Amino acid sequence: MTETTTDPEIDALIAREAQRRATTLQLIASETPASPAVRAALASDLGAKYAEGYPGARYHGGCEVVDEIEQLAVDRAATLFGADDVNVQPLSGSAANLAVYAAFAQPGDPVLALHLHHGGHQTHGSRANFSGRWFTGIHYNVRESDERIDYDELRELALVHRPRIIVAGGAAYSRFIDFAALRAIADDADAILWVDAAHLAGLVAGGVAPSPVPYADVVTLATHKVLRGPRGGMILAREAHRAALRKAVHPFVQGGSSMNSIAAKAVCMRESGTAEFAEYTATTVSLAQRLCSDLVEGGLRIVSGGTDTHLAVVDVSGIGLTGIEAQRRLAAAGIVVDKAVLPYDSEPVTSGSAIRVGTSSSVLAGLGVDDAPVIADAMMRALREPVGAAQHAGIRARIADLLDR
Ligand code: DSN
Repeated sequence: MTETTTDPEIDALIAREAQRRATTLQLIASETPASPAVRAALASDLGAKYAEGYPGARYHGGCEVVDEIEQLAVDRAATLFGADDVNVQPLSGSAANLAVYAAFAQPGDPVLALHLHHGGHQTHGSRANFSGRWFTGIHYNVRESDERIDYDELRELALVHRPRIIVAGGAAYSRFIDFAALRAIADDADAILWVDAAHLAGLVAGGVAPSPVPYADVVTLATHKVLRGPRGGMILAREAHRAALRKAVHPFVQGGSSMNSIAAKAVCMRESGTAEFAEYTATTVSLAQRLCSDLVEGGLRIVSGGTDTHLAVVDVSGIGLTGIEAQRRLAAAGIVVDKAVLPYDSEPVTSGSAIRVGTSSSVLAGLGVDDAPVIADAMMRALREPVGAAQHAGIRARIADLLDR
């Protein structure tokens, strides 16, 4: 068979996407470009190898090399995060989360998690997801006054509902979480403490956020949000939960994992322990914090008054916009963000009153804390003009210039 080396249509689209990324500012909190070494592992022939099971106990032949690769990924992750047990097979963060339910809960069991609109995640008991359909999602909130987790309410809900699992973490909560307080609540309620560190894991690896590992029974993470690995998931756990989680990932949730992705995760774990990675995470957080203060100076409000992490939820209702309209205006000016909802938002989820911004991609594109005023100014000017306004072209050119430098 003749091997094809190009696909003109797809190649052209890949080139267009590269051009889009290079000329617009990526402020999507869950996207971070992977390093060339991670991408090389992803593109390798390992993608063709089937290796159901675990190193040393596979359902396929010829696994001697991939066994070493998987063990290396596990060992590196265990060292990086100080975890007893690591499972590198989950195909995504959501698949890792499904495995946690499979390991610790039965259908119908109550699970207590941060409300989706207050910064949680759809796999934390939302009705639109398996987690809310097959389990009983009970939700704690942030306080209306300061938009931070209400640990008193959390404790009360835990003691009343006796959830099988208490979940911490999410996709849009920008403040550090008091893992010690959660451990105490989980112990009192006799619940499993699961921390979904999909966003946080990179900051933990970089040493700029507290680690949930000493407190949680189980921690799930995505390897591609602030971490710069492949799209995928991972589970860190206490030794006592090793067997249950292994069975939950394979064969309960998945068949064979992607060995190319596991190799890329190994690369990512090595990179994430370097001083350079620590510096990248520190700059990412400082840029997010500086961007928040500059946006406040520009007239916007930040949920909870700021951020401890790489992401922030920015309230745009004060300037008369919905989240979706803000997303569109910024996109017209070459600034890419996600619409978001505020805790206690009166707008429907489809529009929201906020945007979520994250700074990891910008730092990797070469921007630093000193660029925050320029970014904030560009955002404020873009937000004031309707889509189609001539001013957006000027802002877009300025953003492209900034990235070019
Ligand atoms: N899509 C992810 C995010 O943007 O945070 C959540 O799964």
